[in-house]
Amino acid sequence: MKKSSTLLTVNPETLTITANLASCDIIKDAMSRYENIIEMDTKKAEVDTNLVKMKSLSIDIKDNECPGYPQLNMNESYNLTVDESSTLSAASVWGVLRGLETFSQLIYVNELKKIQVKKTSIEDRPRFKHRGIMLDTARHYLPVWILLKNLDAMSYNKFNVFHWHIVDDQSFPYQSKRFPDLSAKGAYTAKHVYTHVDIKRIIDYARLRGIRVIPEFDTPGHTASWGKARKDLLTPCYENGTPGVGKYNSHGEYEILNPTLNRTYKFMEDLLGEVVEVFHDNFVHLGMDEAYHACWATNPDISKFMVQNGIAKGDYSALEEYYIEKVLKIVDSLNRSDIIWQDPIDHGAKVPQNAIIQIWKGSKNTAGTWEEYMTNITNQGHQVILSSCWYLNYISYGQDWKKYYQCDPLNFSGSDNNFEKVLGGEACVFGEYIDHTNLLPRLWPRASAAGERLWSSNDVIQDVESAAFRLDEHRCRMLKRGIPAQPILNGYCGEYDL
Ligand code: CP6
Repeated sequence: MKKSSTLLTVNPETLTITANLASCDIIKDAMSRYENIIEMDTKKAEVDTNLVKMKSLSIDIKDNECPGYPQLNMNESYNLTVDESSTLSAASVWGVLRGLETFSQLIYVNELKKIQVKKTSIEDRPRFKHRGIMLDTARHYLPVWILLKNLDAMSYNKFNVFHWHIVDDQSFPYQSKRFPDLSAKGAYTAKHVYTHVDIKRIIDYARLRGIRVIPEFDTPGHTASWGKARKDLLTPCYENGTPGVGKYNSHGEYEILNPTLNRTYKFMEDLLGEVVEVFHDNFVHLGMDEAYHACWATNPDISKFMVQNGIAKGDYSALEEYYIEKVLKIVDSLNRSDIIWQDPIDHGAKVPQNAIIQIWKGSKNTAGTWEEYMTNITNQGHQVILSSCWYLNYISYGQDWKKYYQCDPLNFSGSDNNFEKVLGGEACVFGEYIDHTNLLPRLWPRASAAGERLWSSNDVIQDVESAAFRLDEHRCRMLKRGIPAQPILNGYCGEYDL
């Protein structure tokens, strides 16, 4: 970035934004969205009549194509020059979206409530291509409006993946057309569901902001809610020779799919077949975390199956591997790629090389540190996404965003061979203590710290103290834009309406 000391002013009402691809809905929508955003950011401020006006922004997109859905390899780079006539050029529409966000952030209101912007030129591109937020809509249902609002907040922070942990033990809000009983019986109520129409609305809204929506259907563990409609898919845990009575964990006796049954795979094929018609990303997240071996171990039919299939007695990781191989083959046959949590690798299960591994352990009491997991799993040839340092559902007093800011996904021991496998990271919000009342303040601006780490070059920003002031300003910006972001410093944000 080259920032000059030459000041300009802006009149948000007369600023004209034009583009060579304005016929593309993504561009058209972004132009009017950012006109509104700039008005929100400068509300109650005035044009600085002592200064020359920036009159226009002209957008030039090299690619003459209006793309469908954003994908892992989209090009998000852009060049921006701010002057009397500003220009934003980018290879693709995705870069324009990031450039418009930057453009809007360069315009500010000074202490005298005058609107100003500095002559600036910027060449920008993301450091990591996967910059995600994971939300859990199963521990608590999150209404559609808050998911949309969160997508707005994500776009203000240049995040590009909404990882949707849509179902879990506690509820099954995904309304399947093929298997309507799953949500009819597994959702909290008939209203606590996501219909195909809801999902399409969310995906389309995300697309306009350059955000991918990756659904997670977490199996074979974490499936207690599936059993409300389909107990026949779950493994009965045994106690003293009796099936389905043991209280093995907090979810009761049924929580893990039965990997020995053909109907399990038939069902997964049908369910995932529907899922890929609704969700358009090239990736599906299959979970595979916390498979509950202790339950499988009590079940005599599972033991019998293992003997018949040449799986060593007691080798439940091999049984897990059997399950993973079959499910990932299904995903493959549906022309999608997979992301899974790291657990099977920790258990020593063989996982196809092309599966992306999401690392979540290593900041609590686990066998290794996240740095060790990064080294080991990239050594095994997998691409990885880091989440261990960004569990935003954990809270503590004070400025915990600093530790999120200081976590660098490449700060582990390895060579370029390892580092090039790091696709990025995701801030996760598991929903045990989160619903629509506290989601947004919990996430923002703490997730912004991870957002900057994942976007910006690591030599541009090092210092948490200077970051604090930018983050505080950004928090105020989010408030002006209607995101209830929590404070990080003492002070006030100036005048705004929420
Ligand atoms: N739910 C699911 C969770 C967690 C995972 N999967 C989880 C547990 C403990 C921590 C972080 C996450 N609540 N389905 C593991 C990915 Cl510390």
